[in-house]
Amino acid sequence: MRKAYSDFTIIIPTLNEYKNIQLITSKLLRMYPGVSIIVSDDGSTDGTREAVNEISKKNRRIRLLDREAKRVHGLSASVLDAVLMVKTKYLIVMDADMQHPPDKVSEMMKYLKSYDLVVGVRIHVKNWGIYRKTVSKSIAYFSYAILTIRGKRTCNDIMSGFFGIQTRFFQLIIRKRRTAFIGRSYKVLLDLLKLLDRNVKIKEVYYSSFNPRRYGKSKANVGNFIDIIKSSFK
Ligand SMILES: Nc1nc2c(ncn2[C@@H]2O[C@H](COP(=O)(O)OP(=O)(O)OP(=O)(O)O)[C@@H](O)[C@H]2O)c(=O)[nH]1
Ligand SMILES: [Mg+2]
Repeated sequence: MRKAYSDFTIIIPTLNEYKNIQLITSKLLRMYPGVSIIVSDDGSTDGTREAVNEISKKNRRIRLLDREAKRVHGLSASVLDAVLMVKTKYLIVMDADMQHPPDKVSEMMKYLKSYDLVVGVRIHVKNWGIYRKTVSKSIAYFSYAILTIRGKRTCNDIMSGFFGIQTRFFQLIIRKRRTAFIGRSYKVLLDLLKLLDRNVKIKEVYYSSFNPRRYGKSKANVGNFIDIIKSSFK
């Protein structure tokens, strides 16, 4: 019998997420039986890769994409490489650190059947310091404005790392326009939005529980913010 969620793959980019990855994969596999998971790792040194390999021995639907030896590292590149491996009809990208609520995945799955792109939109961000909040919000508004002026598609969280999309649609975009994605960049969605036609159907899924990361350290840095500004103009 086909399992309920076998049309979906969840891509999780990771860099040193040992504790988080065990928690999130066990939750997702329990909540969505039959779902496939690809963990796209850029050479973690804290045991993340070994943990995923262990889990995959027990559950063949979870796979590790080990990108340690790749020339281009980075969040975007690791997501794009994983997308090209996906065999299911739909895919969802989410972070490892539990900031994207696993229970919202079901809503995304539902909407993916009638929309081309579904974006998780944060409506409250708890516990960010004033610096992070100000910088993130200013850059988000700025990028949104630039994209709008340029006549590009936008949504209410253009820097979201939580989105779902029809697999063949995304694979086609990557094959034709890979260079339009900033290699090292942090925000795949922003680069993707710039490539979408007006007729692409976008749905937003709102969530209020964007908490601080569960375990481990943030990898966000000033270079990522500069990439976002560059990407808005590119
Ligand atoms: N493969 C890969 N994954 C990365 C890289 N940098 C970050 N990640 C992963 O991408 C996701 C988002 O990174 P975070 O550090 O949580 O960034 P953030 O959510 O903006 O920052 P915080 O709010 O502080 O957590 C996490 O699952 C990271 O492990 C990278 O260079 N390569
Ligand atoms: Mg995070």
